[in-house]
Amino acid sequence: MLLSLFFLSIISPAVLALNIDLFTATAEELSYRLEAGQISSVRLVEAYLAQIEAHNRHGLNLRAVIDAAPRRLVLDQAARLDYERRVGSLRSRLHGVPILVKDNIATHPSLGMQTTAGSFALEGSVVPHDAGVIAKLRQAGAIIIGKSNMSEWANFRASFGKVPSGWSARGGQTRSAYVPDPLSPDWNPSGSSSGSAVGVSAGFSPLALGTETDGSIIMPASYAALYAIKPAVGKVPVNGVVPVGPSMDSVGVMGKSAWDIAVTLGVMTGEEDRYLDALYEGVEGLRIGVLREAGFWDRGGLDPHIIDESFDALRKLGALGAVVVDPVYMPSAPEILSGPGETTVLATEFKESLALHLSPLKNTTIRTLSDIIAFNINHTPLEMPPNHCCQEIFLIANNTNGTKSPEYLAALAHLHKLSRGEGIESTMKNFNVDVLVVPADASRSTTISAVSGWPIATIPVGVLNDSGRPFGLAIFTSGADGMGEERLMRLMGDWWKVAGKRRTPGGLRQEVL
Ligand SMILES: *[C@@H]1O[C@H](CO)[C@@H](O)[C@H](O)[C@H]1NC(C)=O
Ligand SMILES: *[C@@H]1O[C@H](CO)[C@@H](O)[C@H](O)[C@H]1NC(C)=O
Ligand SMILES: *[C@@H]1O[C@H](CO)[C@@H](O)[C@H](O)[C@H]1NC(C)=O
Ligand SMILES: *[C@@H]1O[C@H](CO)[C@@H](O)[C@H](O)[C@H]1NC(C)=O
Ligand SMILES: CC(=O)N[C@H]1CO[C@H](CO)[C@@H](O)[C@@H]1O
Repeated sequence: MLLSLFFLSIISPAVLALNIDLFTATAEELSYRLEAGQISSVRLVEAYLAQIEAHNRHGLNLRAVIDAAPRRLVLDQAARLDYERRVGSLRSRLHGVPILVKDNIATHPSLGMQTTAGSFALEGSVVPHDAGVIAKLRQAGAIIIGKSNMSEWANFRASFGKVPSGWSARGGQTRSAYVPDPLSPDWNPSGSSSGSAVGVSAGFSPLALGTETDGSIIMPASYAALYAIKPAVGKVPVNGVVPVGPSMDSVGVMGKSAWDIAVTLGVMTGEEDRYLDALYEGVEGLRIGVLREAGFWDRGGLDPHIIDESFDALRKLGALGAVVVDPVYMPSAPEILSGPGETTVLATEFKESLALHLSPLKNTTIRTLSDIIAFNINHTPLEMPPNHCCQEIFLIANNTNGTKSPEYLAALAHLHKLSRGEGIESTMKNFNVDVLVVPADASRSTTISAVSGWPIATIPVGVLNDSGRPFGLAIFTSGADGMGEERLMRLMGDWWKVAGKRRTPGGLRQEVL
């Protein structure tokens, strides 16, 4: 207590009037301003908490945050980090920078926030320690200012479409900051890392962590005009993350610049500088394949504006020295996209890995998927209200026979063969390209990458004419050489230079600072 009073008392009052635009401020800008002494982390945390307070449950009622960090606790952390900075002890480039974290990533109980994947079934449960990525971020001095709302259970409870993306029983319906009109056909923020994406776009935080199995970072980030990456499976730790399928699950980051993505990814992998080097290398000489499979670029299926703006973006990258190869094909794609393999793999992995995740939790009786199924039945009005029904994927998963079963092993091997050797790698080799691009909006744009377990990123490209909802390009590549993230960062870094100003949400008022 004395300690925290001491830390609080050393905040410089000179920063109070400083003007920072929460809708555009990047972690890069904030870290330079912190370093220059123009602002304190305490002041930053106050500003972001004020923005959350104004528009999460009030104002536009975005419901992007499911648990805000307790004010006193998080201000104490900020004050401590400000103190460390003043005495010359800098932890990383993210020292004192606020970040939102998806509600399925464990944060130590001492931070005063829960970890529930959006479900009342996990309310009150107590995680034993920080998730691996959280430990790394805290060590680097990032400040976790809230847990972000999400599609409950990462949208793995019911068939796609039965529960709107961004809805969780505990957190309610996350709304897009760009399309606040609930009657617009484009109102949905996409998911499942909905609150992370909406939160960053609405000025709740400069950065957010999401998780992705198939599309859960790339889709909501592209709907919020953000840069984002899902690193290859295994690149960053996933311990402490409520799983869907470990052969496809990864933790990634969303932000407003390529630098922000490179640094946060570096911190999460324990090599802070690694991805900055790729960023500065740039896109010159990078060969970009336009993957014309499975209707990804068909004008019929997509708003033509998306196609036009995407090609415009590719032309701009070409002018910087990238080589755009159009078309490229992947004959195995249709089978990947239409077969039952992905569901078999995820359903089987989910049941087992979920039980492992639940086993060390305290203050809960929920230990298995079966317990959650029973909880949902016993709490139907809360967990499965009208228009948010069903848990048939849970039931399918509960009937799987484990990751040693022949049907699982065959499905996983077949998917890896189709998506890796005969898929991404063979297309890259046959067409001599380094990365593949598709519009994120194209149906199942993330699935080939997802089942391969390899990295994928998105860059903001434009907004739909009528609704103003943003859209982006999805870029993916091989992870076989361990350098896929570098290739994606090269493209992202140069796009940031030529993209022009990111669109910010129009209808939002900015609070204080
Ligand atoms: C245990 O769970 C109950 C409700 O399920 C909650 O009220 C209580 O605060 C929890 N205890 C801790 C230590 O989190
Ligand atoms: C789930 O599967 C287990 C066997 O692993 C079984 O005991 C249980 O009854 C099933 N639960 C439901 C709700 O079907
Ligand atoms: C699990 O094994 C049983 C018995 O061998 C089989 O009938 C069932 O189809 C298997 N489940 C799946 C999901 O393949
Ligand atoms: C959308 O707007 C752009 C300019 O912002 C314009 O060039 C394009 O023709 C419009 N497309 C449609 C389908 O309205
Ligand atoms: C139910 C719930 O998650 N409520 C939280 C939503 O966000 C606000 C911050 O605006 C928190 O204070 C609530 O506890």
